[in-house]
Amino acid sequence: HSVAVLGAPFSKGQKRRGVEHGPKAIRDAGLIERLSNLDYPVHDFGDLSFQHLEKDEPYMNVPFPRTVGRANKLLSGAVSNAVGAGHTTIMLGGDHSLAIGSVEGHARQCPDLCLIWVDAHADINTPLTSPSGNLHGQSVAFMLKELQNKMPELPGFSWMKPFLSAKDLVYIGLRDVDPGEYDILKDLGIQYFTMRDIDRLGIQRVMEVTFDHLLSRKQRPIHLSFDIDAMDPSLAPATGTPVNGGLTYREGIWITEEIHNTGLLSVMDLVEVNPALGASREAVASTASMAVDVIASSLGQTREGGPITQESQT
Ligand code: DIR
Ligand code: MN
Ligand code: MN
Ligand code: MN
Repeated sequence: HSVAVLGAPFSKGQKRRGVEHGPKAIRDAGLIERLSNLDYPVHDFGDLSFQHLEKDEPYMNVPFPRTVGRANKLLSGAVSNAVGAGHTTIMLGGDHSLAIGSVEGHARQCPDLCLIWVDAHADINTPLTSPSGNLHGQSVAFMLKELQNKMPELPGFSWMKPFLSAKDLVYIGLRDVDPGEYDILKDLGIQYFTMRDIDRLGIQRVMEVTFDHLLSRKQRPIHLSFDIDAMDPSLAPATGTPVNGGLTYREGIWITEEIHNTGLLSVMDLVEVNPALGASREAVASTASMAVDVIASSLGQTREGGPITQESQT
């Protein structure tokens, strides 16, 4: 098979500037070269260009609904095309509101997909529960069928309808969950692992239970939505909403190695790298390098190396 890389330089799902430069930062950290060391051809499709909408009044406290809705419609088509062409697809954000279009486009090709959401945050506020209004904290609520009657009709989103069941979703890395989000997680019986759960069970057991929950009945495509703020801020400081006590380097890589080893990864989002927010050039470089490492590991880079192949000799 082959890999498609798709850049999504978009930031209107939150209020801090700079996250639209995430795709460039991740490419500059050597992504394409690292992926070319793996087994399959890599197609870099470059960056999408998103339209700026002049008139986009807030909906209640939600800023830029039409801009975010339209960007996600465009991204959805691009992801759907890439998956339809047979590529394992890597979407580089941009902010996490982009997962709406990425997962929706993936689901159009693969209606039986499951979703692994690696994040400090649950991103499952509705426009009615959101303390910030920001759409990057609401992405999952747009996807879930069970929340349909809790979601107001937002301008910009009439192109899509909810497509995912709560049982087809697992969270890993949570440590900053809003009260309205906590109630939704509990009401819908969503499987989630907070950092406390990882401390208690260990990351190996967490991944076992994750796959048990999602894959025990049948093998199906995995969508991995990886918010770089899941990692500890010492490893990924250049991000909009860092939260202390995150994943260690080895926990992050274990998650992605195990997902690779299922052979079922179909689409991965890597979002919320914001090169404008690093305290130094080193802080930005380490964040982007962390992003490259989790992507390469998701696509089969191992810590034990591998045998001599034709590619490794040339
Ligand atoms: C917060 C922060 N729960 C919100 N969410 C973030 O705005 O809804 N998600 N930062 O990544
Ligand atoms: Mn987050
Ligand atoms: Mn997120
Ligand atoms: Mn492999």
